[in-house]
Amino acid sequence: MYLCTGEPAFMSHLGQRLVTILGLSILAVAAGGCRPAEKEAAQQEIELPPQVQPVNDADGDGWLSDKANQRVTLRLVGLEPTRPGDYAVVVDEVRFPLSKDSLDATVRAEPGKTQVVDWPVADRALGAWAQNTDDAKREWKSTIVVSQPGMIGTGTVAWTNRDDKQSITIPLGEKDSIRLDFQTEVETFADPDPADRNADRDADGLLDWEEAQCAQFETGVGDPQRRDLILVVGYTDRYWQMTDLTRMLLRTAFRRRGIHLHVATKRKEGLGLSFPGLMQLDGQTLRREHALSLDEARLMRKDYVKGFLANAAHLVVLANRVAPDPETSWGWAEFPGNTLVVRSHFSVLELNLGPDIHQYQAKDLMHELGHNLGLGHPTQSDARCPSGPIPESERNPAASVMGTPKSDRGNPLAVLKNALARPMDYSPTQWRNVRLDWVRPDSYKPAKKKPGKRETKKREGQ
Ligand SMILES: [Ca+2]
Ligand SMILES: [Ca+2]
Ligand SMILES: [Ca+2]
Ligand SMILES: [Zn+2]
Repeated sequence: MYLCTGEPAFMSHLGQRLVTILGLSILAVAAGGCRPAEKEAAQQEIELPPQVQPVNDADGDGWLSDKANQRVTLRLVGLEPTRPGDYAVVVDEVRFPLSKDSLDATVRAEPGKTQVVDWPVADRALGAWAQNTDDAKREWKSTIVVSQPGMIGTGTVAWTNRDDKQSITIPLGEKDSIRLDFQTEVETFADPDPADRNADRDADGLLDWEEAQCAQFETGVGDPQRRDLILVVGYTDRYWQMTDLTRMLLRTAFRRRGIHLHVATKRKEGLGLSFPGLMQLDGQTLRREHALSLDEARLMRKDYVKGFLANAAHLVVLANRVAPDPETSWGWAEFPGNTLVVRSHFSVLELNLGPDIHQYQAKDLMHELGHNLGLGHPTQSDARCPSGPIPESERNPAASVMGTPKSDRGNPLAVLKNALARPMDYSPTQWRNVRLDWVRPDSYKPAKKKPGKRETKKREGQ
C-alpha cells in the first residue's frame, strides 16, 4: 500500500491577509447555496425482482440487449435576461458554462434577443427497469441557480423522457428575471456487452450491472457508456462537513472533463448501500478535535460503504485534523485506492480561516482524490508514478492541484504565490492518466509483480 501525504499549497507563512482578500473572490454563486434536488426516486428498491427481468436482458445486468435503453439529456439552449450581464447557471450543482480554463466562466446575455447556447446540463440512463411498465413516462426535477454579480435567483425545471421543449423564467432580485430555454432529447442504446454483466466498457470501475443498480436511483449516476465517479462523504463531527461550495466545485471540475461525479453527502444520496454523514469509529462518536488516520477511515468504510459500493465508491472522511503529522498534514490518501481523509478547515497557526477560503477544502479534497486515481505530485510524476509519467513541461507544482508546498520549501514567497495561483485542476496528461477503475481494490497490480505494456513503456521513458 502506498501512502501519500497531501498538502496542497495553502500554507502561507506571510501574507495571511492577502489570502483572506483573494479568498473572497470565490465564485459568488456558490455562497448563495445550491440545494440538491429532492429526489423522490431515491426510495426505489434497488434489486430487480427476478420474475420481471426482461427476456432481452440475457446477461441480467439491467441493460437491454436491443437498442431499447434510453439516455435522456436535458439541454439548456438559450437564455434571455431583462438586464444585460455576464451570467452563470448552476444546474444540480454543476456550474455552466463549462470551461477547461476556469471554474467561474460566464456567458454574456442581453435583453431583446435570445443568447443561444448548447449545454447538456443533466442526463439519465434508463434500462430494463424502466421498460417493464410499457415505456412509462418518467419525470425528474433539476435545481437551477442563475447569477450575475450582485444578483442571484433560483428555480426548478421538471423534465421527462420525452423529446420536448420548454422555457422557465427565474426572478432575479425585485425587478429583473431571466428566461431559460430547455430542450430534452431521448436517444436509445443497446447493452454495450450483452453477454457480460461484469463488463466495464467505459473503464470507470463500475461493472455494467452496478451501473444499472446506480442508474435505478435516477439521480444521474450510472451509465454503461459514460465515466462515473462515486464519492461517499463522511465527517467525524458536523462542524467538519463538506461545504456546498466544495460540492459544486468538485462536480464542475470533473464534469468539464467528461466525468460525472456523484457526491453523496446525505443519506438519500447513498445509493442504498452507503451512509454518508456523521461517521463513528467502532460505534463511538469521535471527539470534535480528533486527528483521523487513514486506517481509521478504512475501518469506518466497513460500516458505512456496503455491498458492491465497497468496491466501486471512494470514501472521504473529513476531520478537524489528520494523523499522522496532525500539525502539518492536510490529508492522506491511498495511492491508488478508494479511501482518503481530509482536514476540513484551513488554518494558519492558531487561526481558523474556515473550509472555503481560497477554495481550500475543495482543492485539498481534489488533491487527495487525485492520489486515489493514481496521480502523483507533479515533481514526482515520473516512471515511478503508478498511473504513468507526465511530460517535463507539466512537472510544475504551480500548474496543478496536485502540487504541494514541499515543492516550494524554504521560500515563503514562492509558497504564497503558488498557493494562490494553483488551479483546481489536474494537468492535461494527469487527466489522461486518471484511472477510475482503480477504485476496485483488486484492479490495481503493481507493475513489478505483473509486467505489462505499461511497465515496458515506463522503462523506455526513463
Ligand atoms: Ca444486458
Ligand atoms: Ca462502467
Ligand atoms: Ca459509467
Ligand atoms: Zn499529495
